[in-house]
Amino acid sequence: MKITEIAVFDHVLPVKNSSFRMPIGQITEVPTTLVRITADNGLVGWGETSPISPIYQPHHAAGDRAALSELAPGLLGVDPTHIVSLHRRMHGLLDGHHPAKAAIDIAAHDLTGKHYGVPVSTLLGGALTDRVPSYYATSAGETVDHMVDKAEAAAEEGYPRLQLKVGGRPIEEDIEVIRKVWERVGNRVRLAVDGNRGLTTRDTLRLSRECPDIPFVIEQPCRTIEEIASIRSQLHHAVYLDEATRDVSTVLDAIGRGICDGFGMKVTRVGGLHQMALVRDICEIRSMPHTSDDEWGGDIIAAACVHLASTVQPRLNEGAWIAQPYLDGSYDPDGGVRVEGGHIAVPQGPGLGVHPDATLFGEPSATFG
Ligand code: 0XW
Ligand code: MG
Repeated sequence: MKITEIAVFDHVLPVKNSSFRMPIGQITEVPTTLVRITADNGLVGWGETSPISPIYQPHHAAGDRAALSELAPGLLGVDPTHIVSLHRRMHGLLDGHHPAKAAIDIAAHDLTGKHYGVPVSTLLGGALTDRVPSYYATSAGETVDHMVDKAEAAAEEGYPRLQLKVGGRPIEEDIEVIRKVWERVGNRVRLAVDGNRGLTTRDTLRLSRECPDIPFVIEQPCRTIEEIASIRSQLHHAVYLDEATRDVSTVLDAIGRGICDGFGMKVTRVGGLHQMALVRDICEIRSMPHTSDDEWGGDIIAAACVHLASTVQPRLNEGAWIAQPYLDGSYDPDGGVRVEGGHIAVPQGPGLGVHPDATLFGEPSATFG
């Protein structure tokens, strides 16, 4: 099979009720970039990459699209089923730019699954379940009582894990939210407290010291691995890295240095499903729980995360977060990938198992081949 065309679509995902806030600010809409790869046998594969904000991680929509324009011409004629060769080819065309490469990778997995008539989860080693756990992430900056009510509602809905956003306000309020959520939901759910790099080491230490009785995980509290490493031995709580792990090498290094106990992972940050499966296997060797998320995105990214999550060893599976609860509509007329009861059904059928209605995206912003 050979790639004969790569089409790039620019799209915008409005956030329902502008209802997602992180320490970096209020998220009201998110640009996403979709990639459609067509092969010489007529099969089509879809990929996607979607930066939640230009200041969340070092990539943004225009940069992703420019990177895809740099990559696409050099990928025509390549066999998309040869995933390792495809990544080597991309690295020979452009250094870095993992989110853009991930969109190609996801489309290649979709195509390969369709070619062999198997779901992407099979290409990734085989699904262990047809329904993966998700987790509920509170929105930063909400009132204490509102966050606590939302957390309790999520536990009632069936989410097995809650992620409480902290940072961007007095640490006393964050500590109050954590304590009230613990009092309300207790051991019914697993708790993570996510700073999204927004906390100082001082406030991270205070958060941990003032809640020694609450078994939450602290996720990426400070901006850098070095800051977290400097206080790691003084914390009462397990530490997960997220935004700082920008590639597989950093994951390896963090585990080797004993800096963390697990990860909040994003498929497109590390370069795609091929690299994320490697992270999964490294985490399994060292018993490191991890999530299978992405920053934002529609059904294509969601399907990629859920297929990967279905292959994770259950004891290490911290779930797949998808943006669907914050979005109106779906790319797929049949409904797409959805959270129900705090869990997500793995899309069935060859490839990603989602069938985007391309008319939603308008005309391609760029076509190669
Ligand atoms: C909750 N997420 C997976 C979605 C947003 O991109 C933030 C992220 C996280 O946990 O950091
Ligand atoms: Mg996180």
